[in-house]
Amino acid sequence: MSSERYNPREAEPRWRAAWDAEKLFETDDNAPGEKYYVLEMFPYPSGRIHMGHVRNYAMGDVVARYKRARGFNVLHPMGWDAFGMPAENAAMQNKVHPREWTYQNIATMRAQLKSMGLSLDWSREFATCDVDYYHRQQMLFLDFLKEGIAYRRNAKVNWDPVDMTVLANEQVIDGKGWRSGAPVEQRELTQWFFRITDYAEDLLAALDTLPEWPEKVRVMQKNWIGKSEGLLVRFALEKAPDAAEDVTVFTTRPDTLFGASFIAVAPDHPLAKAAAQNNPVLAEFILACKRGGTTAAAIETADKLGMRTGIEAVHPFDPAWKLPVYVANFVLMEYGTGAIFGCPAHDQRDLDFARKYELPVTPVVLPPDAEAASFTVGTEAFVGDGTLFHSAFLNGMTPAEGFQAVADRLAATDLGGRPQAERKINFRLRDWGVSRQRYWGCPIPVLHCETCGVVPEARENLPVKLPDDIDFDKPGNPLDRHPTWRHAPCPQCGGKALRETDTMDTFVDSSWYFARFTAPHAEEPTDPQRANAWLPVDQYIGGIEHAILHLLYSRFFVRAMRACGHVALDEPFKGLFTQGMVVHETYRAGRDWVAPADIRITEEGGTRTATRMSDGALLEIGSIEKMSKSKKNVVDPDDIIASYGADTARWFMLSDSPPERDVIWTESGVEGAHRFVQRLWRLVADAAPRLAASTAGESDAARSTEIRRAAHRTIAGVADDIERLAFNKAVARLYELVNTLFAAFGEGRSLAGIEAAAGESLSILTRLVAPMVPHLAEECWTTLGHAGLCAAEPWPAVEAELLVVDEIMLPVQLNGKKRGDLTVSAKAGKADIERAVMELDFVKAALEGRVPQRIVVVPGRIVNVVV
Ligand code: ANZ
Ligand code: ZN
Repeated sequence: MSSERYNPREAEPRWRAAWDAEKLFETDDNAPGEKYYVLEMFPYPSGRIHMGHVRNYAMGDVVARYKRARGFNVLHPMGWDAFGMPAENAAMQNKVHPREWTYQNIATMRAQLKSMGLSLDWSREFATCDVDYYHRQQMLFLDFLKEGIAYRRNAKVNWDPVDMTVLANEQVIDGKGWRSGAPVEQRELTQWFFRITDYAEDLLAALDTLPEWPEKVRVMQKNWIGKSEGLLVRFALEKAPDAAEDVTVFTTRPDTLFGASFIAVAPDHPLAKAAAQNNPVLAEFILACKRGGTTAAAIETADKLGMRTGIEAVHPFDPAWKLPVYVANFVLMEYGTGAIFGCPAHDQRDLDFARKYELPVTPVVLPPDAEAASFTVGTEAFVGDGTLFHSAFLNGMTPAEGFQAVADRLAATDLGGRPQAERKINFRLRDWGVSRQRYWGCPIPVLHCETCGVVPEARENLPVKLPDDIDFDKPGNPLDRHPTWRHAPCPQCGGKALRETDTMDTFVDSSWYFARFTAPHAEEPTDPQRANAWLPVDQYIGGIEHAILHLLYSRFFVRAMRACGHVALDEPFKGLFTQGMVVHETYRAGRDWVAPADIRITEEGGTRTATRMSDGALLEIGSIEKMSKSKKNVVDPDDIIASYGADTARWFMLSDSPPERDVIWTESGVEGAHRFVQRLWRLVADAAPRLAASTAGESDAARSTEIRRAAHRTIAGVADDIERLAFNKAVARLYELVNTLFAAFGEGRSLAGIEAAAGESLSILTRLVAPMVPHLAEECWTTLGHAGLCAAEPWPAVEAELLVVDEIMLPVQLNGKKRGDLTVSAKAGKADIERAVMELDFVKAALEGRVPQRIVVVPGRIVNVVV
């Protein structure tokens, strides 16, 4: 062996072939070792992998390889989240079949992922658009239907007029379609739903059982589920049409009832409809409201608008007090009762509304530091805690006490033969609308029979396959237009029936793929025994953008699948890690963005200049932003792997910043990573032949121990870092070890007396870097003369006595203020420490020859000299 440069282009494919030949990463369910399931969120086959994928999968691979080395039976699968609109858009634009487009992309991306050297079990691979997969998803749908978890109802939907499809609430951003950007309209349609709200309480409570999830994700889920404990209060009505006697509002703040100044109902509340019958202006206003978006976000951002109905509501605690009833655009029909009482002083929306329509603003909660006589509310509502005032029998109470007092009193008050109020818990979470009017999705396996109505397809008739011959010439759902596909016999009566043409939201596909990986070829959706043995996923890694929906839907799915006997499991993901993004500088020539691959950066006197390579044009260096096609600030993983090798890309991704934070991709960073790869190689390639040739002589015990200490400390440190997913810390430790070893015997420095320690430490180093730079590790491993594959090697064992520290550093205080440190033997007793501290220069100087009043020694922690 020589000290030639390491050539990843030659070495990397060779080692991947060696792993494949041994089927090293194919998981045997029955292999010994505790099971460990590590999973990265599977990619959408958009065309090519991007740097975000590289980062995500590099992290997961480190965990997988590390856990395998620790003796776990590791499951680390990969698949494709392959249904969805981009394939249909491609079909419309480029006349290519969605299936062909998708599988072509998968082939490209699979090859790219393979070039990264990921230790994946490819034998379990599937795409959600495989008939085999969506067949089982249809089975699940039928089971859900039987259990009452799936149901059909009329619903107001968000309609994207450009993509011609229904959008889930969360796909509407600021009133616009998430993909098309077109303003969303409201429509009524019969839709399929999953009853996720049945599990609201459990989905909320169980967040406490997930300590290995980031706190922020749990908070986001909690807010999304949005549990509110409130009161349903009925207000008697006067001057109401159709003899309506009362209106029920939902309030979480009944304590503010004495600050009420109006009642408002949603535009589609029955009372609004009734009032509009003889009031064309009001009817027109209601129509105008419906043109806005239906989502909470759309309503939140819209101007608060309202119109009086002429109806009056009687205040529950004062029959003489009448509140005007409005129709208001900010009241949602889908939440609570679709009606509220407004208390402007203590609710910002109510305040905005009251200021606009000149309604009274009466504060009834006095902030802790305010004066009752002078406190007023201007443009900002007071939503904090305080003391109730201007509130009759509630005066002096806290809002919480006021809540109870109002609840008790109104529960005991009779209105029209019923109590005037009752306690009520509300959730913000809505049932999950899963119907999509698209072709490229999992067909919903039901039929509409002329005589029997809606009939589930018979299980033995599954799969309901997507037809191949479709046309995308017209907008809308091609399944509706297909000449024959819709027609099928009714599975119940054998008569004429039509297939449902809605397909499932693609979030359904990704809600259970992790379970399917445990038995990807099972006849049933899962093999419960295997699913239960592998699940929950021990470590799930992905982007924060999935913090709410994908994770919540998966948590719901586990519960729904449990109800149907497919798993016996509480939660899908035990550990969750959300990694940061890959960001890059941006470059512009006038209004055009320029890709990093097309530019050259020069540096002179601390100033960086960017020029375009094609024409030498001077470019503007812009801000650092998430890599995106629109700003062209992307670096193609293929290019990086081709020039530096996969190991360099992996090493850089893991090294540069804490994994939860964004990493800035820079050319110099990659070059730095590559220099490390080469340096590590030189260290090994230079020492290996000398080690092989040396004959054991006299050992230099002191130097050997020093080297061995460094290596063994690194084993423990790196293990600890990987367990905590602190990859950048592990990398820093490995840099340090390489430096130490280089200083000891690198570049031809003598190995005399340290042969054994050097050989051992290089073999340790190789196994420690293997999870991050697996190809290079193999090359080092053989070069060091070891047989077999490094990827199959166990994690090196730590010799505990080498970790024992013999010296410790204690901070030394003078009169309680830290002034310096004292280095003493770890075995030093109190008396030794007292003696040593008196010898320190700064202590002597402070004492000026006097005897200290006291010396306080807290063993292992601190020394305080009281002068
Ligand atoms: C009176 C009041 C006074 C309210 C006050 C708040 C503050 P959460 O916590 O999100 O559940 N509300 C009830 N139903 C509504 C609907 N369909 N559309 C819009 N707003 C609605 O919010 C509950 C509060 O939101 C309720 O408490 C109600 O306003 C409003 F100082 O009642 B509150
Ligand atoms: Zn029938």
